[in-house]
Amino acid sequence: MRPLLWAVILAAACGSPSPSHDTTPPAKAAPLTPPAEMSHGEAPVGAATTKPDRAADAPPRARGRRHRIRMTAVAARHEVSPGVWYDAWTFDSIVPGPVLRATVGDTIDFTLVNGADMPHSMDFHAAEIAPNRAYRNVMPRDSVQFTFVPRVPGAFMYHCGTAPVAAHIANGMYGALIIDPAAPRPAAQEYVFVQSEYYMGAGQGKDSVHALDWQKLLGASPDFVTFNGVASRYATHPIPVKARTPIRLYVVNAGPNRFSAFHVVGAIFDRIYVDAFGSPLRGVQTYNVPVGGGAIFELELAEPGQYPFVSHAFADATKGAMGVLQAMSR
Ligand SMILES: [Cu+2]
Repeated sequence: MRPLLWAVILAAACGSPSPSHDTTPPAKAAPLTPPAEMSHGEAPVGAATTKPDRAADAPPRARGRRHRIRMTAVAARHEVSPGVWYDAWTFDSIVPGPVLRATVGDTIDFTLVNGADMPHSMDFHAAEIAPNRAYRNVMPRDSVQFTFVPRVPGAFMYHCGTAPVAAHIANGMYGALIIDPAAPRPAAQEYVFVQSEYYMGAGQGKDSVHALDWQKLLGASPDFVTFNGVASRYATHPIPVKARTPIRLYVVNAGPNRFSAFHVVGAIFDRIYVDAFGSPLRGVQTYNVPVGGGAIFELELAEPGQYPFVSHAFADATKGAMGVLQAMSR
């Protein structure tokens, strides 16, 4: 064969990547230039004077003994990180769904209306009820109604239970239900954090909106891990709190895959209540909130300053499971 023909064949072979050629660039090195002055600066930290588009404040303790709650399952576009949009499946058009609150012994009269074009359902972890009756799939334009009386206090997850459940959760169908004990807990600055993950497929359309990548989900390798649905939102908008004053954090981990090693940098939890009866854990640095679980963290911050809260599984903090409590003097 003539040398020129060989050169043409070789050039063609090199120019057309075959499946055996890995054309992805090698992983980038970890960025090792920290932002000045900030401990655990996994994300840019803004000023506590700017409000986030969704506050983490817990709703007040419920009044009345019967609560009629109605939610609509509906698709909505959700901004996970500035400029990064996701085609979410939601309760009431927001991710997470609304924070609910009731007291042990109250009656919750719940209705789910399906405004989407596929079956959805609702599973309250605070309820003790037959799933095949209450948590059944609701077809488009149909609804389901059931009542329950929560018996156990805690920070509970609710979510869509339609198969594949991992997809319905990863797409945004979850939220928190706080159940208070009959005797009110002591006054505190109260916030709710729901941790969850996003598995982004390639962006589609002119706005490059992402949808679920099922293989990433099965591999438990999320692109974003968030508190209250947006990566690092409470770092960009730190939560102003008072130093040396009780703080109570209701933390629910919606997953669908990653444990939350919940930790506040610069603090030790005075008390942690898992959804159970009995005494709290006392004097704890970090506590695992399992997927599908919740815990109530009580603490005080020793002095004014910026206190990051993270999942101490730091790949997840780097992916957005990070915020800041900005402690002011009392
Ligand atoms: Cu669903």
